[in-house]
Amino acid sequence: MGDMRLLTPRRSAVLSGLLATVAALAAGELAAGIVPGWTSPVEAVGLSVIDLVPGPVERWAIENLGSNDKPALIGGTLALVLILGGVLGALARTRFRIAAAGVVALGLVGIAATAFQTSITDGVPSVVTAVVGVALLGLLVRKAAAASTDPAPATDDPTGDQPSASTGTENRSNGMRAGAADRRVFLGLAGSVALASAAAAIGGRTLAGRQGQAVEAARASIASEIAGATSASPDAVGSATERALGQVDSPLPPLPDGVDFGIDGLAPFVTPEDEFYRVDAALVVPRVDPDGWSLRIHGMVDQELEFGYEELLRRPDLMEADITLTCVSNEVGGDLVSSARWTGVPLANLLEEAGVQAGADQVVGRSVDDWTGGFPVDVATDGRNAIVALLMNGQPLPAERGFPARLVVPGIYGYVSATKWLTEIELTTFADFDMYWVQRGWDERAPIKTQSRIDVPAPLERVAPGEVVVAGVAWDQTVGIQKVEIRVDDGEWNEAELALEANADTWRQWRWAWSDATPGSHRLTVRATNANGEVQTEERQPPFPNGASGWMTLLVTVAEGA
Ligand SMILES: Nc1nc2c(c(=O)[nH]1)N[C@H]1C(S)=C(S)[C@@H](COP(=O)(O)O)O[C@H]1N2
Ligand SMILES: [Mo]
Repeated sequence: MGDMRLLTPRRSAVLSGLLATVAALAAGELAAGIVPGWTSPVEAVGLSVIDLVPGPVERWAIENLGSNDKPALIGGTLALVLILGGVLGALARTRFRIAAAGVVALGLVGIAATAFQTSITDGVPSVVTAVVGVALLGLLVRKAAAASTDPAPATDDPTGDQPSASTGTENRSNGMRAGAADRRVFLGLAGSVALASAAAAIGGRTLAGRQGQAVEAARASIASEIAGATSASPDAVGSATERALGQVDSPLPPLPDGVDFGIDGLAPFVTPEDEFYRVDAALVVPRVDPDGWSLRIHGMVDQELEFGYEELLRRPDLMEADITLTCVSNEVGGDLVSSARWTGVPLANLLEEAGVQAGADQVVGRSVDDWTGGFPVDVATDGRNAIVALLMNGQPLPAERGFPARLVVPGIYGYVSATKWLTEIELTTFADFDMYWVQRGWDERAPIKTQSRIDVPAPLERVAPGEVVVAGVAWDQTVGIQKVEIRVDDGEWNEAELALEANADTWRQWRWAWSDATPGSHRLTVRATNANGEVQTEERQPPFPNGASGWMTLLVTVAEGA
């Protein structure tokens, strides 16, 4: 860094702008960490971007970036702000007031975004960001100007930068010494700002994490209550939740082995948590303390009801259900489909207690972050296992799954039904209310389509000739799967062996022994038939606006020595 030519006036001004921006954002994070509720400008802007981008763009991001869509969004927002910071730094050298106004404008964007997301009073961190930004920009740019007095003749400067007005020619004679001291001051200041920023950002994130830790502790104590009760009566039959809480009204026996062939590469019947697909519009996973949480049932009901977490967890009608969730964005052959055992309260019971008024035709679930999903009242009351779920696979819902409570409704896609971080159930009409994704053009009613998938072999896999195991899953929640068929190239359809059916709300594994695989490239195609005898449609549809359809096909290479 001894080379003074690296520190041209423009470069040091840009560096000043970048550092002031980093420090301003870090100060915002620190402020956001101090008072729960105060919102970091980065988070507020990111959330607003999610809300403001057109539906198709949001859908593209969800489908193509998968669970990376949030880091990508935050990274993109930060990169954009840093570029602006550098530009404002360069501008500040000659037009400080305009640059300062630019920083203030960025702060205002943060405040506006916060007001848009929560309330303007949570925008204090954006104010802190703007104030720190302007102050540091002023300080750094001044020191930078002093430091970058170029002692060499201007013609030596390949960038053609001119020293700023404050560094007159009379400085040139002793510029060497004065410049070196000023450079040390500037670089020392820059280093300190960088260090302080890192400390503020880390401190802010750690403080903000406190809320998450309190919630994790609450979750862990429920989990250990379950574990304690389970080990107290290890011989008890029935499910973990029944043993734990002792009051599940309709506990399920453990799943029979026969539901899972245990084939390598085939999706296990119960999806491990880290493989369970995740789709939500939440930028930061909401951390909801079950203590202050409640579920309110209101709208077109005879009697508004409100339940606390413990109240729901201790209800005598707690039930269990194995249900496979599916996302409407799942492409043919995609993996936005996963299965779990859910424990919770039958939604129909809660609605009956509240008394659904005549005319109400939509049940809307609303989350702590205002996301909404809605489905027909008939779906909630037709006898299917629609539940307000508290546990997933015998454990309190993980934070990403909607702790403390979520809705799980078999047979309809997640975007209309599976509200995570549930806090309200509102009875209304389809005419009066459009849920989150309906506002973005997706269909109002979204029954899951009959689908089947080949998991083994993988697309383009090389397999040895002779007998090849072909296996996968098929689903048509609430109806069930009665037959799965495989075709090699344009040959006959071959009926696959089906695993045991857990119930009609879950996917079903299948396998088929391809006994005479001959060398060469072959196309495998799968199709399922549901329990009503309806064959999965061959007609290709993209996910938008109501779920993909069509048969999954893949190519495999059969070759000696594969
Ligand atoms: N609060 C909230 N709940 C939500 C969503 C969301 O964005 N916010 N996404 C829904 C969608 S589109 C799907 S497919 C399921 C996915 O649930 P999972 O992430 O547990 O797999 O959650 C649903 N519940
Ligand atoms: Mo979804």
